[in-house]
Amino acid sequence: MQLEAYKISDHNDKLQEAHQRKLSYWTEEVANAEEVIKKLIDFQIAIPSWALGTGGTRFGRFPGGGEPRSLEEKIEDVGLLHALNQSSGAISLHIPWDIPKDGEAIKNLAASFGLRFDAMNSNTFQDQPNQEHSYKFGSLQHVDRAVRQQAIEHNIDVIRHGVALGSDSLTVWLSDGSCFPGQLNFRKAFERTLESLQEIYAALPDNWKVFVEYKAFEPNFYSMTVGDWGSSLLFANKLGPKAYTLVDLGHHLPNANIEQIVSLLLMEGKLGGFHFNDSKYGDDDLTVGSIRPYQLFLIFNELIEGMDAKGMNHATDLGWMIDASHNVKDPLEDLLQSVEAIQLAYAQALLVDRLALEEARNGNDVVRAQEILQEAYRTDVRPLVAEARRRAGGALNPLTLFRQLNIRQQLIGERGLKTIATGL
Ligand SMILES: [Mn+2]
Repeated sequence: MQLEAYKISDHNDKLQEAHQRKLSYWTEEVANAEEVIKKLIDFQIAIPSWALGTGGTRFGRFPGGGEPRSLEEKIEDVGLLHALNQSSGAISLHIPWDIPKDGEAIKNLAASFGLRFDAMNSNTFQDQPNQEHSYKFGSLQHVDRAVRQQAIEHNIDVIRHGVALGSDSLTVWLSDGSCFPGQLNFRKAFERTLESLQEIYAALPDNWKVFVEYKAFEPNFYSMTVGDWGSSLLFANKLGPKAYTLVDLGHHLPNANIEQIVSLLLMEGKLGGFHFNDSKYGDDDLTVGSIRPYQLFLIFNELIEGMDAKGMNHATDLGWMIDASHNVKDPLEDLLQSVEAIQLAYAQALLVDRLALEEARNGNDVVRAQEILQEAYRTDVRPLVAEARRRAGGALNPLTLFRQLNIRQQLIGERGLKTIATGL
């Protein structure tokens, strides 16, 4: 389904007066409000194709109805999100869950919704039907050359699909590792993985990047071959200038200081992209900002500081993606919440008085430094985010409008109650 523009303008007209009142207050209070609004308009967050169906846990899955049945319908869903918030202008595909049969047609369909293709994701953590070799004991690290070769070829195939769609990056997340002490020679596993990644790297087009995503544990529980930012950075440095580390917020050990990791990776010029989600314990893949919004703000604070120090463009120089999946929420509502949480944290971080913060640090004024950060964090930037959406042609309140228009009911009407999206 397509969302007609008049439905958005009707919605905005009804809310305009109350919105304007709040906006006027905050544009007076916040010195750089206009700059923040402009930056928010440019800031786009990629939606992963696997987040559009109801996610499951290893204990079960409860599909919600009206889920997209094909890649075309997934693109339609991201198009709906983008029409509502004008901030979801990209889609990140997962191969082989979403193999485009006709790349040109899929690219044109996405363009008709104002979408482009962000990073492509390969998958060597599952066996596919008719696959010759199993990944049970790893893929790029495998002791058997033939298994490694199969995984390398899959990644090169994913690059090929990406080229046809106009994407310019590949994300490699490996479940490779070991479950028990003694199972794996860590050094040899690293070296085999590096050799495999080098072959994939050699197949990258000139303008492409490869993101090496790390994860502390699961599905392997004794060691992960790309288990932390240190090992990811080792791979990225050894591979070359087109290789970067990708940070997924849920892929750390509990209470890791992710903002410090971000700062150092930016310093090294090796932070490539981000997967947003939130968690209480491990890789919970909960809605962004639902558990630890202050941490998200602190991460954005370091992102802005580090990117500005290198003269990077906030909107285009890093890959911004959501990587979350849900069991109990409507996936589209969840994604609207996640995008909004990212925008709020970004806007708040843009408010930090960096000169004053540096001064407080140089004077060892710890109290003042904390006050400066929390002053920004406690500012209600919702009217600024809403204004950015309105100016870009989106809805002042996307979630309310999604419900008022009964979009899920319409999707169920079109697609049926018992549809299941491809994915986990
Ligand atoms: Mn991820």
